[in-house]
Amino acid sequence: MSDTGIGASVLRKEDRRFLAGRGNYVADIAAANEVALAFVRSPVAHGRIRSIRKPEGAENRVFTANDLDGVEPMRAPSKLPGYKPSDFPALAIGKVRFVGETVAACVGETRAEAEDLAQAVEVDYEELAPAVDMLEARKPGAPLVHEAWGDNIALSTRADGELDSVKARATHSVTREFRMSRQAMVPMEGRAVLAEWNSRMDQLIVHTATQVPHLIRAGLALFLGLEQRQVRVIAPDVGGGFGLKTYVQPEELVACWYAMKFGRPARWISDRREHLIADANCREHHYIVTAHADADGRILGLEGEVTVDAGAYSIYPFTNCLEAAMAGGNLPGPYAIEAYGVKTWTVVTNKPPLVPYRGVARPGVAFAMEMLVDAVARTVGREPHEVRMINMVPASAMPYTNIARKTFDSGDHPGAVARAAQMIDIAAVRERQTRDEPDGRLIGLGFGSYVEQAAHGTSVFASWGVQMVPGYEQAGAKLTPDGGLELRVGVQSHGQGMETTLAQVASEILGIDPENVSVIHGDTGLTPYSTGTYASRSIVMAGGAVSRACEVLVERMRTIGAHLLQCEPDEIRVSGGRVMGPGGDLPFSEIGRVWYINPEELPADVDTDGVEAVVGYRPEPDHGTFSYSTHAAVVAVDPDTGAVEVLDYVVVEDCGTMVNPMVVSGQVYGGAAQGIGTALFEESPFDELGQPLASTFADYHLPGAAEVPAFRLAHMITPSPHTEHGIKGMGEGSTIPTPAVIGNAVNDALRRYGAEVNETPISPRRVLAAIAAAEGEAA
Ligand code: MCN
Ligand code: SMO
Repeated sequence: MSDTGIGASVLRKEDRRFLAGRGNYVADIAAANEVALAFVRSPVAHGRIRSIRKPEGAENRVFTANDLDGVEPMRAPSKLPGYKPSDFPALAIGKVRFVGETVAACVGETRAEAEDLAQAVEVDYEELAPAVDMLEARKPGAPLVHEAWGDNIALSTRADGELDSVKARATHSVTREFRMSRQAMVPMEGRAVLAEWNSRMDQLIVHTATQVPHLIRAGLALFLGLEQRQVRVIAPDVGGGFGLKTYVQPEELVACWYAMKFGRPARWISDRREHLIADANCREHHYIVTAHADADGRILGLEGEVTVDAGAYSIYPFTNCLEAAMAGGNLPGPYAIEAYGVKTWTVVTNKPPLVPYRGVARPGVAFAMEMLVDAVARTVGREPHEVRMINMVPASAMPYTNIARKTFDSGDHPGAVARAAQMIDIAAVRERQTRDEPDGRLIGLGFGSYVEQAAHGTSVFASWGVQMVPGYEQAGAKLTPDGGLELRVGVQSHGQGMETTLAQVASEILGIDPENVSVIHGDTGLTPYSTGTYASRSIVMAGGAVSRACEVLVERMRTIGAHLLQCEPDEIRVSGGRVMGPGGDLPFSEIGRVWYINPEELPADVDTDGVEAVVGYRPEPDHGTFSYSTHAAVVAVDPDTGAVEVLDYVVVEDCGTMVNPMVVSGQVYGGAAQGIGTALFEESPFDELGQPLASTFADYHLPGAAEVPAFRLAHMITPSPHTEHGIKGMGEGSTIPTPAVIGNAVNDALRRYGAEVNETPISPRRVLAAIAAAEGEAA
């Protein structure tokens, strides 16, 4: 143990450069003789390309699909039976399938020049009827996004539960319909790429803003017809990813093709309109859910129908079926349910591709399930937090395999609800609700709980049929000649603070000050293979690998130290950054000096292994860790304007052993703020022609500091029995319940009308519509 090891709230090392504006992003990197790219993008959602006319004399500066020799359309296979893959071309081939799709690439000495050129390209489209709404697109006879498929269903799945017996015992069957709207992800830094061919290395060097450098390398090699050794992907500082930066992008392929073909580096930096119009979106789900419950509110059986609007193309490598797979597997949440049946549809539409966003499917799942739980509570006349507690897997049942075959490793779910209930002070809120507010607003209280499977391992990803299955995560640990430590990891930190937290794991084992540790990440040329950072996997996987690698270094240092201190290796302790024997101790720099600089001082048998090790790790069993949490909020709803204000918000979370409690809290604040965005503000709507209606921040509303409440936070700590140090992943969790918490609180406030909202964002328009609908029914 050290005061900079696991459990210490060490200040984030990386913030020194970020707070001083000295981060180094793709846009900060320049290459000699580079060109800028701009794209001609489709103005129609669905159409056939009749002709493309390049401006006179610009033949070598404007490129279409016909010019992209050697570039294959992106195809992400899946092993799931019945899955229909779609080809996502770098530049449209014959047809366009969403507004913003890349149709032609234009090259200029500056971005302005490239954009002017793009303006001058004339494309003639034959417009086709688009498939815009997922439920319409699912029906026979809908316009076909990919004609060859015969329908718009990329994948449908069905799992029938043993529902008959629970239905017979249930006194109430409560059905609700929910919709989570399509959203953008809006990282601070947009997507960005700078590609150059290095003839000395015989290598394409691609700086790109990504969370998964090794997967991008695999994809670029595959679609460009290169060997993987000929591609080096470098993610420098990355300004947020949230899931957006996990797929190979058309613009990336074009930049690489240009750099290879013409020998000049090519740069493309996305602007905010491109992000809001043409980047992959997220979240769009539709649910019909039924709970079969007894008179106490105990949910015996659950049925769900889940439809995911996957947009036009499946992305590489994770495909477009991950959302539906996650949704189907996660609907039962933290509850012990006897019978469960679920159908899912992954539907393609003429909209941008859909990719996972922080929480991956589970914010939609929780919106449906947690609001259904409150509907059950209202039906049986009990407090919603009590209904949660009687249905949850109790601490005494852990480890627990639920009805969807997920094995929860540890935790006290009802305990988290009880703590949240106490923090939000239910009695005081209920008492306040008996009085009229002076401003006429209505007070509502809402809860939301979830279980967050994270760091899903080999068996889980293999069962989802994806091509890139994570295996052992490796880390390199190297003592430098002067006694510092270099760690090399294949995951990528794009805001999570891993340059600090991985150094803390090393500090835990070696006692070294994190200030003397460099964490090298984001570069396929320098780091061990990894599928990268997503699924809140990094600290469990890479942290475990760093821990193991440092333990190997301890052994190596013992051997060397024993010789220098004239004792036996097992008498040596490594602690506080020093190697200690019975008769004296040495700093790490002494170990580094003799091994690298003065090996003549060592006997021959300690020469070979050295003070560098690459070690692999994966938890056993590998089904992932299960963090969980309960959030509770108090809102005020204005029944005249429909405006919702969050008055209080508490979070009780448990992610096992915390490496850095301050970083964990930061992850919770950030995630919950994004959850507030989903709950109340953020939406990428499309009109009936498939035109995006929110293409600037004037239309796409992000929560600002004034809209985000001051979250009150409590941590519980139940270590995982399966991981190094008992750590569980948690980077996504706090986005998961927030929309449901706010939805439940709004519905609680609207009880006197019998009104319920069931769609995000819960905008003033939707609140007023819910009230009007309830009043219409009453009349
Ligand atoms: N941590 C900890 N103790 C734990 C669990 C986590 O100290 N028991 C710390 C870790 O050391 C790490 C951070 O919390 O610094 C998140 O760790 P982890 O849960 O392993 O998640 P990942 O590092 O794998 O990050 C991915 C996750 C995902 S999938 C999304 S989406 C998301 C998120 O992280 N995107 C983010 N958080 C984000 N935060 C920022 N700033 N930017 C993003 O794009
Ligand atoms: S959406 Mo996070 O990158 O798994």
